[in-house]
Amino acid sequence: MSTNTATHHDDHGHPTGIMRWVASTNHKDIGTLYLWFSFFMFLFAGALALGIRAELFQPGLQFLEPENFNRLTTLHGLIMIFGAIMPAFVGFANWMIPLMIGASDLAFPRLNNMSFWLMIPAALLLMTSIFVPGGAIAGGWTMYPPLSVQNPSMSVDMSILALHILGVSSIVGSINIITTILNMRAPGMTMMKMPLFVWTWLITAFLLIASMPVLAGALTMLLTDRHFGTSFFDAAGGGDPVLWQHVFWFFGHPEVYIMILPAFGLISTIIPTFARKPLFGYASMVYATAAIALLSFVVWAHHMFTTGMPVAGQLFFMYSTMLISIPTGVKVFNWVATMWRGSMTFETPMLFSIAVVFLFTIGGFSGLVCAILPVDIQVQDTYYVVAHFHYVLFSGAAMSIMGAVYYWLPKWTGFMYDETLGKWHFWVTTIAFNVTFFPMHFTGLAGMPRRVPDYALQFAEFNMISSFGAFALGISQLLFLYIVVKCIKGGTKADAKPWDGAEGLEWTVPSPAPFHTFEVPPTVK
Ligand code: CU1
Repeated sequence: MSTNTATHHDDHGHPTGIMRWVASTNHKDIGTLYLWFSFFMFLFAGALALGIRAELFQPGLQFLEPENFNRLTTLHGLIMIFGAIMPAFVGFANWMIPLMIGASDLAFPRLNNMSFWLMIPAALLLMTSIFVPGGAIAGGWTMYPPLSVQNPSMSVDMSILALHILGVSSIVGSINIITTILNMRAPGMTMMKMPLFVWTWLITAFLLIASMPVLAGALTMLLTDRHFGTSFFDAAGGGDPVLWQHVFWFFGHPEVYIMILPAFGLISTIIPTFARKPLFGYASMVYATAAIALLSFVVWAHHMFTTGMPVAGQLFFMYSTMLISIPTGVKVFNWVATMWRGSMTFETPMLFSIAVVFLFTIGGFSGLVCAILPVDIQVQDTYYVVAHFHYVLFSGAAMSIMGAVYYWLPKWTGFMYDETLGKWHFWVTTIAFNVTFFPMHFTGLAGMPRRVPDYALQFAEFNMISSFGAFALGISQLLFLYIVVKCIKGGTKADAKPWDGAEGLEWTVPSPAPFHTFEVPPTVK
């Protein structure tokens, strides 16, 4: 490519060099930016988690002041959610949605550029907030008052501004994705023929548009409480700290599904490929996704069972939460049915996807346990909850992201990744993840509270196991980085259909009856 360095444009008027990325309006380049950004945030927030696990390796205070320990938990949560998981899904949306529906790009390419670059100042605000006097909020990512109202540190305002900016980025990105999906599908691509990843993102984008403004409202009320004399959340002025919890979780629970529905879409794409069968129950997958999204708006107070709600309210939120397990169960059933009697192979993306089905289901079940009112009153704010949401968010969201990266790396780079190393990455990640988080079910049920840097002696063994697992988990992600970089640099050329030709077998296309289906019993060889 000949370049005109004076204007940083090539012969076609496309920006080159650094400007290719800064001024990009190309969905693939912006998708790549999103994915790299997400990966570095993942490593950063993961490093914070290792600080937490190092402190918890033994009882007693090792090297972190209690306040600083809790600052780590706050930033670990905020950065993993808003910096790592959500941007990764937007990265996949950028790369794959136009390709999947036959569009040339997203509907608003410049808006797409803005969505990405808004995240950089927001990430810098979050990451540097720990260094300003007073440090980040020491109350967790949920920023509950009274702590968040009374903490005079500028870092709280930095976090509020960062989340406002990230909200704008998400809303703008969602508008872009919805517009693209509704208007730019190739002829013949009806809604019910769209790949399931597209469906899950369409529904996720609506969730984002509905829930992000609620977070913005809550944050603005917090800001005016802090600086402009209002008392929404300040009991001293007649406000109510619990109001924050209502408004925050009205955003926060749909946010949970924002982080898991695209993951469902990813593994619904990967499993049929390696089972060599169309996705089982496509229409029920679409309806289940929509049902989960709708229900996600009527369950928020299951985070607040111990705030003194009327029993009628507690029961409503308990039962509505339990209802979500029905559409979720439909999905798990469909994934298993897709694999049933398939001609399965177990390349790295498939390994990750199967692990997601199994481990996410554990997280789903422990979620059901937490939804049971009398149980939740016992396990509220214990490590049981920490175990639960890491099974959902790490082995659900993060591992589906890893699987999808392996799945599409050949398409993105033109080269095959190192399958042996990929499998190593999978096994170390999966084992280390379970070593880290499974014991937390036990420490939680035994009563160990979260967000406390010290603990009673009886929790020592399980905490030591968790810390060993966490460091193995952290180090194994450097292997992931190495595999991805190695693949980008070259290697075996990838076919147009890298998965043994199987990728052509997409459930959007009427395909010849596969060897194994429910309709055609397998012939005995
Ligand atoms: Cu929730």
